[in-house]
Amino acid sequence: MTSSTSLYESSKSLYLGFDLSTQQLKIIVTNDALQALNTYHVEFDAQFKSKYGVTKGVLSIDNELEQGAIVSPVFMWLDSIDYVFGLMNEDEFPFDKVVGISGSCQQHGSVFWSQDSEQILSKLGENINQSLSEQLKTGFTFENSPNWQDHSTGKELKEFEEAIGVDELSEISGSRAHYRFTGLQIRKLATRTNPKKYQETWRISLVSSFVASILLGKVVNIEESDACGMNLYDIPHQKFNDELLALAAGVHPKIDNVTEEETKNGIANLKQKLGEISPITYENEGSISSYFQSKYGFKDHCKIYSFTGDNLATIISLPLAPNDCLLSLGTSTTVLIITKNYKPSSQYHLFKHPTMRDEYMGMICYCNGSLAREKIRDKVNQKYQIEDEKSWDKFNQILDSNEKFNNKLGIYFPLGEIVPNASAQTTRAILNPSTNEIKVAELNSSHWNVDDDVSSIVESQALSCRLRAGPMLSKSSGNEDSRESSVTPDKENLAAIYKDLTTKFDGDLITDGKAQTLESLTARPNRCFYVGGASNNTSIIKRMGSILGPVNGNYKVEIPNACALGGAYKASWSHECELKGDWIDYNDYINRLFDVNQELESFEVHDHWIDYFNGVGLLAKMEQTLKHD
Ligand code: ADP
Ligand code: XUL
Repeated sequence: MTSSTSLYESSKSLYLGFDLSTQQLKIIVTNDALQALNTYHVEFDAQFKSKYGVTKGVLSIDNELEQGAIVSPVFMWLDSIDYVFGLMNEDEFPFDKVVGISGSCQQHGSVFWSQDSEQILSKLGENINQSLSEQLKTGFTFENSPNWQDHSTGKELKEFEEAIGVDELSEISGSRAHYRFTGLQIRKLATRTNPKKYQETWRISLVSSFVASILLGKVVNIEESDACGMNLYDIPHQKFNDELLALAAGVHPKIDNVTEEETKNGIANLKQKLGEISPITYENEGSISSYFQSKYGFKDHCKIYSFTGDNLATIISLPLAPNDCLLSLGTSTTVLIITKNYKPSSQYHLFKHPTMRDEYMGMICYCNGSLAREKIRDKVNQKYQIEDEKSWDKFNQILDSNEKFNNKLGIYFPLGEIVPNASAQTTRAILNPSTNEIKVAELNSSHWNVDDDVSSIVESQALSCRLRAGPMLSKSSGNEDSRESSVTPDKENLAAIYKDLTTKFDGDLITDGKAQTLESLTARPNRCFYVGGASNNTSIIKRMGSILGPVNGNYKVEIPNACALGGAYKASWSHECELKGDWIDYNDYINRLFDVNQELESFEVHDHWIDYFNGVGLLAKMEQTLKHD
């Protein structure tokens, strides 16, 4: 391998951003100017398949106790850290220049440390010829970590919902119960699959705090924003919720048939295992441990800053301000929203923002994104006998040819949907704007052909996002809205539109069990950023933008290595705050080096936000009629 040392010559200080995802570990190197200089990585399947038997980075377990369990080997992660640092060593990487490390890890997974681990961790530096995994052989009570794709906790999910209630749990922890969330995974181990090992566990980390702990040579506390993916953390009160801890530990008074004393002890015991939550901060957690200093040449000035979850790291890889939305249009659609409003819902997630104390990150995860659109593209290409069956040209031509809402809408869920929670189905409806009557329509009838599906799927997907984003988008966040006067009617007009809408659709519009308000229906995003495969389709993102109606523009972005970059930026921002001895506004920091309009591709849309109010009402009504499993 030829050395890349010249890459680093002109940088005085360097930062490392980790990305420990499902299938690989990547480390990105940045400098004070936020330039990404290089990346090093290892693919788990390519390097460790023979040792750990993983496929796409995970192991699937299907036995009577654990149907649908998916786990990642903890020792593989340790090997991957040694391996990637080894690659950097071979590359003559100047480890002595690194002053800060942070990173991004897959969310929800947990690591269970044994009683031995404290001592082993503190002595790693005495045995640098032995790998991390060799030294930590007895460091864990479970050698695997539950992965976010795990579906083995159906029983625990029901128990969490029964004990707390779906909406109540969302209010407390920012999310309803989910298979993958850490609290349910802990309960499964503690009550069903291995109570003995659970009892023997000394500490429990999330994947993010696990990696930070390895680098520090001591177990560190869980970082607050990633803690919001546990179904255990009480976000408004910023502490673990005792009743949720009781559930996770298997000592809930209603569900577990235990004495008061057992409940009390069980909660205290789990609290001790989890440790405190480390609040959002720029302060370092200590210097990199002697193992890494002696083995690779890091210096004591290399500080470790708390690691966070991958979605959280993604939002800090871009200069996202309050009310900005990031739409990731991959196989599925994920929408990330920066918000000051803690308005939980059972249909999305809220997390604390990892670098801005007063903000939250909303996350809406849709199952049916690109694949559902592809099905319609295929039908259109068939109808018009398009040779290249994967071409989007005809689909786009149809989409571009009817720009305004024509009162037709379909819901296309080839797969069961998470948001709204519904089984696989397709339904189409037409609104008569003069009588306000809604009629169900059939494909290939006199009222509807496959061309109608084209606009209809893009519109309904965007409108679904508009309905859910509304409650999170606050008008009082202080965004300077340079275009608002020209595109948004004044308050009285909006009130009239809202009144008209509720009259037309017979009262309140309900989304996910909650009534929409004037404020939620008329809130607009600040800016929308589009990433992922389908963001390459200008016709699709233009239509989405015209419906979502961001007041300060639409941007298509490509952020290769977003998660790792978010980690590296977190490290350099933290380092700069520490030098100053005070908070630096994260966006001021990023914007200093990141001119959005120069760096990102903005695109113009015809603003049809107002014209789509009928669509908002129609979709809300149609959602009320969806079938559930
Ligand atoms: P992943 O979610 O696996 O990371 P990508 O972000 O690469 O996937 O997105 C893949 C999806 O993007 C595909 O399902 C495809 O339908 C969609 N896609 C890619 N290019 C286009 C395009 N030009 N128009 C519409 N959709 C596209
Ligand atoms: C988020 C989630 C996934 C993982 C992927 O809730 O489960 O996005 O974080 O690593």
